Amino acid sequence: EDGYDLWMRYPAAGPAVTGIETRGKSPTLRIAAAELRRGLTGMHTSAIMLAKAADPGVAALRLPVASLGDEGYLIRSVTLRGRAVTLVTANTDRGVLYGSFALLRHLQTGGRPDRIDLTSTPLVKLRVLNHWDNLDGVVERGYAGQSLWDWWTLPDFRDPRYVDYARANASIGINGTVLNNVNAKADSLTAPYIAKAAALADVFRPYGIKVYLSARFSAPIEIGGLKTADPLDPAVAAWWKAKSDEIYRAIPDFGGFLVKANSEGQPGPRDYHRSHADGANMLAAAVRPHGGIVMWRAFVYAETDPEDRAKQAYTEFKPLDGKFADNVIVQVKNGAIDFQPREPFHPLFGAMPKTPLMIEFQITKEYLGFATHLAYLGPLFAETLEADTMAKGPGSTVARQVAGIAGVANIGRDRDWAGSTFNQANWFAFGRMAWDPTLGSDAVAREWAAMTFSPALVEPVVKMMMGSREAVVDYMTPLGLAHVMATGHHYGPGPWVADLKRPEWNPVYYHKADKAGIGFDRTASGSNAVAQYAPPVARMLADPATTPERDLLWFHHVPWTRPMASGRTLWAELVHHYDAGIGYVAGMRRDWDALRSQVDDERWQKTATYLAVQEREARWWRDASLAYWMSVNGLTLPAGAAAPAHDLAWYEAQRFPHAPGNPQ
Ligand code: BDP
Repeated sequence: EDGYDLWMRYPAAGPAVTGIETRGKSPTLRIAAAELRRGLTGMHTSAIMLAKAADPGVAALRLPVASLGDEGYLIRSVTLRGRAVTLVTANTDRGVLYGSFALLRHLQTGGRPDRIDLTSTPLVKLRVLNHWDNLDGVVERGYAGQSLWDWWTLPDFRDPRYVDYARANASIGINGTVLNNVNAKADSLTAPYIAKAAALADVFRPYGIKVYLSARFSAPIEIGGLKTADPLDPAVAAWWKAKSDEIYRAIPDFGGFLVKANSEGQPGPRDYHRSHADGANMLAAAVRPHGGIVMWRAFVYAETDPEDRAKQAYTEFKPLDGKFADNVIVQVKNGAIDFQPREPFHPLFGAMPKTPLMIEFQITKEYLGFATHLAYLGPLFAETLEADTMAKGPGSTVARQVAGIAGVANIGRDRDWAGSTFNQANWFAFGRMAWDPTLGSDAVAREWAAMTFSPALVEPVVKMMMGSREAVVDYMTPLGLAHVMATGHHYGPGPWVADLKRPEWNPVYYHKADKAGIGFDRTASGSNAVAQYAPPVARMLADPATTPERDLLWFHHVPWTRPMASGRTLWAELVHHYDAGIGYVAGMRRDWDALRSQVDDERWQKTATYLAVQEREARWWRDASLAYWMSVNGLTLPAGAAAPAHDLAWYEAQRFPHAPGNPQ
């Protein structure tokens, strides 16, 4: 019980399924039938029919299949050719595969085996994982071991894990994977690496998963022998076109490129005084004949405008609306800074009506305690996806403004894939909520808990999960604080850091705490970032009184003495949140202890150990933060609050030179 099986833990005992019949032949249908055979021995008794909607027998049933598109599925208990069967149907093999996994999920979560009537179609078309995996096996911001891709032994050796990876992704509807880090090496576009990527694509293809590559913009210089990577230079465009042709010869259904350009030292079109649209469109033209796309990231912040980093992506991209080729999709992080425990939604959502956008979440927990802290990210995903941009009036949720969803993977070569059992829930939730952002994080947690443990453990496990991300917000970045983590690795507190080269790398830049108050003024009296939101949202955020308290210090610089909704002062409220965060973790430990006899030993032990680490580190966060705030505001702690365990100098002296996931 090392967690390898993820949520695909099919109970082994019970009556066998009487028969699984497949109409038609394809690798994908074979996989669907095999998965059902593997899973259903313990759960189902009647016959199952896997057939595409075009099958004459299925067509005769006149089921509502038109609206299923090419990925949706329909599962129904029907009488087919005189026999009672559970029919899994769809317009494509892929749809049948998704339906087969949905049937398994239905039964794993305690759904009844008869009178089934399930239908679902993904709301978002593009659902991709972004692996930040380097060619040497190191995963940037990875906390689950080395890269799953053994680039060295590919393409010859196809590790069976690649198949299990594909199964896991197909089971939650992920249909694309970007294999290499956005901080890309040009080498990944050389012939040997294209062959390696092609081997992975061969494994993933029948699971409905397309392979994409991160492209280094300066590759024409580095591996093409050109003098420039200027996107308007015909030789550069020709190089990318030839390179794309070469890739498509090896991977006929290659998805396309993901590009991080002119961001954090990466090359890009701005190096040649061209716009992001110029760069993206040149690449888009290269993949267009093959049906490929370019995912162009909006994660940019330049040294030249340190006034407010949160404004920069909008400032640079909003004027380009309408200028991108139609096979470009702009990839925007969920918030305007960088994957913090909480960020208000990015103002670009809803602001580029003529440009398809995709939202990027970080599944790996760079800023939420690495692999060791239990933080279920479903509520974070939901909070952003359900946020109302008001771009087209009420109900213009972020989910409705996006054509794709990307998640920075938390997957590595650890036996449990994600570094902990509960981190698997974040991979699962990402896929499920990408498929259907309206599912609700609670419902998704329930599915995961039933499938990962057992239906009996759903209540206590979901109770632990649902408040866990808020607890991290409480002990790290309460009330809208952000980016107060230590330098580089982002492990642990560092709100005092003020000596880094660029102003916006320093935590003091983000919290702006002084004797009188704390918070970043993003209203008209400050950076006026609020004006980047649609007018009704901007108006709400311009006033501290109408700004949700959870985002207060993100948008406003307010006095320590400001009265809060609870009746406490801001200072007392901050202390209260830090303590609530620790209290929640202590509660999770108690809840988990009570489940000891109901969980297998290996998974129970590791989680228990990690929860102990989390409680210790939550206290560290609180104590270090309070010691620092007190050094700034000169206030004493509210009555009853415990003093920090050490003095500020002790916290400032902590060093973690070998923390994982840190790019060198
Ligand atoms: C930041 C990470 C950095 C990534 C960057 C990105 O600290 O390692 O390269 O995002 O998204 O969160 O490109």
